[in-house]
Amino acid sequence: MKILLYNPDNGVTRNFMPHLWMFLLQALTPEGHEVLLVDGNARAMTRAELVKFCQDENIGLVGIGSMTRMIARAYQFADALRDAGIKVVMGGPHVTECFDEALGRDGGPRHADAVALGEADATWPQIVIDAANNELKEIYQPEIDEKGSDIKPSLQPYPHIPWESIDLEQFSLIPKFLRPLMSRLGKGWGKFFVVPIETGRGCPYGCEFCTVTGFFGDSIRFRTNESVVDELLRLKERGKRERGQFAVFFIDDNLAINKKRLKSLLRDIIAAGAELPWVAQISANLLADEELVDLIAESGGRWIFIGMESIDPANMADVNKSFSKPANYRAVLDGLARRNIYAITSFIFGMDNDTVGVADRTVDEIESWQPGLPVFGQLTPFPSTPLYKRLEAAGRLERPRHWLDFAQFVMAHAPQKMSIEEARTETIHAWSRSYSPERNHAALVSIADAPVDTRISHLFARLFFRGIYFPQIGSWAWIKLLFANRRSLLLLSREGIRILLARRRRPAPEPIAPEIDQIEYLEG
Ligand code: B12
Ligand code: SF4
Repeated sequence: MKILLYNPDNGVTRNFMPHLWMFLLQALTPEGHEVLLVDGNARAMTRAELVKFCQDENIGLVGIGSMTRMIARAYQFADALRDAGIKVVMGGPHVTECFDEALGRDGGPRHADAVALGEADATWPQIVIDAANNELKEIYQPEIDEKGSDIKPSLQPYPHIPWESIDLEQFSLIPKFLRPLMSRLGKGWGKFFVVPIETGRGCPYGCEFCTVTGFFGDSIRFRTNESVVDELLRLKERGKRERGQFAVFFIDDNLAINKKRLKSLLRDIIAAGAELPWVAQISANLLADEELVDLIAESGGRWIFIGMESIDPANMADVNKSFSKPANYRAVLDGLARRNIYAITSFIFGMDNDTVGVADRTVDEIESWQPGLPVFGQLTPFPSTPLYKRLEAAGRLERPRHWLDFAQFVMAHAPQKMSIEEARTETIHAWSRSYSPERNHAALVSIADAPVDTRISHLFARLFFRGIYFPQIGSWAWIKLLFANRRSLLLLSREGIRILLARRRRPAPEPIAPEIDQIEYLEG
């Protein structure tokens, strides 16, 4: 049987990285079946195009995964496929919590032939076998232990994801029209991929708005260091072979949740020469450890995603995240910046103590720190989270099934001290102010002493990152963006040329200064 694993886009923005679940389930598929992958974020298709693709490819089963945010689109694609007689199984965090909705048992239309609840590592092979035998059941669920909880995959052993050979073309981050130009920069800059790798699952912190503790559990499971190192080595080898650039996103919810284990993993990565540039999520409270931050830098850590949420401790207490202290954020960012590591700082507006002006207050504070990539979301009650239950019990949910009419930056409940419209305006203002060409330029200037490759990566990360949340699809959007940021681009280009000329004038080949060494990829 031919299987398609499909991840819908949200129709507005695009992720910068493919979803791990597809590669994982592909690796767990029993022999004798062929699995194709399409990520709508990278390869946008209309419903009709997806149906035609499946018919042309003779696909017997489509697996669709989706976060809550894209579920309405996921259902539309599933409906179109089922109308064409193609079987659909859905999985992921949303349908796990709302399986009645996906199966049409809540009085609404049915969207899926089957659903996979929770982690599907153990159930996927059976789903494939049943589908091939035309015996698909409605619900697949992990086995239950004596306490009635799902038996979670141990991650030891971990499936072999063949990063060394998977076709990643659709996931290249360099927009097509820029590839010829970027290739000229040398060392494979015509291709740039961010690859998702997990080293563990689970988080014990239980922040009120988060689905992770409920979905993956509060006890953490880790892969062995060897299996992670092996995956990195295979990627690194591919990068060399294909002259492409690979970076890794360690998608663990909190990579440093067990600091001792992380230090041992990072030491093993360094010892094996498996360093690649990497990004990971780590909470601020775990980043005060100098030894850990040194190891992060040495092993290739470039960007750390920190869920800062709010600069107001009262808000942090409201959402059960008091372990993360806004008063410490500056020192944490300074510690990272001393090693040329910068942070993706994530904030949530629309908390109950927020008032009008929260965007400017927050951005003023952010701009007084080391520059990073701030992202701004809104407090969203995802199904089955403690937040959802609290707001529901208090009768505060204005759109209890907000996901069925997804509207960007429109909250499902009114915060106590602001209206929904005010929260929307605040959020958009924070984004616009933080990624204006002027702010991009000021951020670059503020790290003028950092190596030029750090600054190039900073600027490009700023240009890419806003595209996760704001429309930035297609050549025209990119051309406009590059033109608007020409001052920053010129600044870096001038510097690159100056360094290159200086280097050519020098007779000796040995490294002259750190930044000259690091810019070598510009030479091709
Ligand atoms: C990496 C990540 C991202 C990446 C992008 C996703 C990507 N390309 O991987 C980035 C950083 C961009 C991101 C952004 C956002 N994210 Co995010 N993200 C994650 C994270 C940390 C890891 C995802 C992952 O790969 N997990 C590991 C894999 C193995 O788990 P999995 O995807 O759940 O898959 C397993 C099962 O669910 C199941 N399964 C999944 N799909 C399917 C499909 C089929 C057919 C089957 C059979 C089984 C199946 O099988 C898999 C193996 O067991 C998760 C948290 C987490 N730990 O999962 C949050 C998470 C998915 N994100 C979340 C959210 C809310 C967001 C944002 C909306 C944040 C915001 N406020 O703006 C944005 C959305 C942006 C956008 N435009 O899409 C929520 C989603 C909650 C929900 N109910 O939808 C999560 C769960 C985190 C949380 N705090 O609750 N995210
Ligand atoms: S927000 Fe982060 S730290 Fe809090 S429960 Fe979710 S994964 Fe854990």
